[in-house]
Amino acid sequence: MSMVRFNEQNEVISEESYRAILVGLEIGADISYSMEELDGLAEAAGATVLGRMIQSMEKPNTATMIGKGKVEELAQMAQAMEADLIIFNDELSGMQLRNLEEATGVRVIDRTILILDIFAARATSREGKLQVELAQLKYRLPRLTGFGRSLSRLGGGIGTRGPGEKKLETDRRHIERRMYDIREELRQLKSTRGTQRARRQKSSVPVVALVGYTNAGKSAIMNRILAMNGREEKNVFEEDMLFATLDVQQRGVDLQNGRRFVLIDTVGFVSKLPHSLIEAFKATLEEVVYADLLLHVVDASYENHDFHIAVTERVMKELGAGGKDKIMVFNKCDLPHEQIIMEPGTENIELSARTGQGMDQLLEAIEDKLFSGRIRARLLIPFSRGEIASYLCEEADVSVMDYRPEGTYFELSLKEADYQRFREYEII
Ligand SMILES: Nc1nc2c(ncn2[C@@H]2O[C@H](COP(=O)(O)OP(=O)(O)OP(=O)(O)O)[C@@H](O)[C@H]2O)c(=O)[nH]1
Ligand SMILES: [Mg+2]
Repeated sequence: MSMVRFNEQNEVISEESYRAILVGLEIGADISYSMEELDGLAEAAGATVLGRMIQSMEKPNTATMIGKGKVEELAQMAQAMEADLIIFNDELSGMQLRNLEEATGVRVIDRTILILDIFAARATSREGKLQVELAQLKYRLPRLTGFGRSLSRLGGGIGTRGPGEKKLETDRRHIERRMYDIREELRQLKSTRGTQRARRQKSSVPVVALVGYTNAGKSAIMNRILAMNGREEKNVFEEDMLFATLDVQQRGVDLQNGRRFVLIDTVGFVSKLPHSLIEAFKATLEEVVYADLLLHVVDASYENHDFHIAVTERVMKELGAGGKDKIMVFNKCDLPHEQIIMEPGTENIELSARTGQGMDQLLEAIEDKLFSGRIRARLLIPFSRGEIASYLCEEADVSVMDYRPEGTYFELSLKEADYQRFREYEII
């Protein structure tokens, strides 16, 4: 899971170039999971973690985040271990960054820069790249006065590169200008996507979105469903690494009796996902907000998966998709795992994308949620009742729609109640 990086001369720097110490501040709640995750993030960005330091405090120190004594200890630790990077688990202000670098003599970055850096290296689509760069610039803008070596152009390294290995701007005016341009371009891309969505809504094909923590197996489940559909050639990227998927991917899936839905694969979450990044990704994640059903994928083999569930739920809420209909999908059940605590009042399914066990149940549950209690019918809606036609486009599952001289002809499946309401227009 190492990542190739380049220095100013475009020479490849090996993973060994970053020898990192992790620092966490514990205010009340246990941060061991979050530190473990920081370790994974550091590794994903190409750093080797030499040691960790945790301080329990009532509230963070304004000047240096951790206490004065701890800063000295950190400086000694960095020197003894010959570390060249210190990574804080919490977001640092510009002043804190500079003070800490001055005191330790080592580059200091935080979790946010780290995550943004991984995203920058992984983004492939135009939209993904723009969103990440926007998030990076948003992070930089309020920290310009405290500019430490972390954010400067000098030296390069984690946090100085935008998507596509391009150096990030350091000048306020340039940053503002660039942010404006990016927002404009994103707006245009968004309107194209809006049109695609409108087209899909018109055909009323329901949308199912895979959501969950990074590395839970969302893409693996999508690939398994595609394989069951004989569409392996449409496979998406799946890999044992943090943030394997950055761009929203969508694929059509056919069920029995001509029913169809669109399956969407999304970026995974981690705890303390930078707010600027969530903001930036809101546009692509809008697809999730408009989905008819969410599949919340959980890596059941991870012992603290409750923590992952809580983080995912929180981000979903923040995106405005908190109350959506969902199925809890406990994946990787081929691996040893503890007893799974099912969520009451929600459909829970245990499966393995690897072995295929439980996948049939998942498809049945999806079909049930999307189409249960629906009746198939053919309706001819007179043009004078345009509002009914639009309602059907929104609410029913339309498989055929045709403009005929007498009105709009539909072949669809609709809710029992709707069927009773519109029965007078049925043609047999
Ligand atoms: N043993 C086992 N491994 C699995 C299973 N499902 C997925 N994996 C592995 O878990 C790793 C992550 O799978 P992905 O599908 O890329 O995970 P993801 O949720 O899409 O991750 P991000 O795109 O990073 O958010 C890969 O190495 C998969 O092969 C499973 O059922 N059992
Ligand atoms: Mg994925």
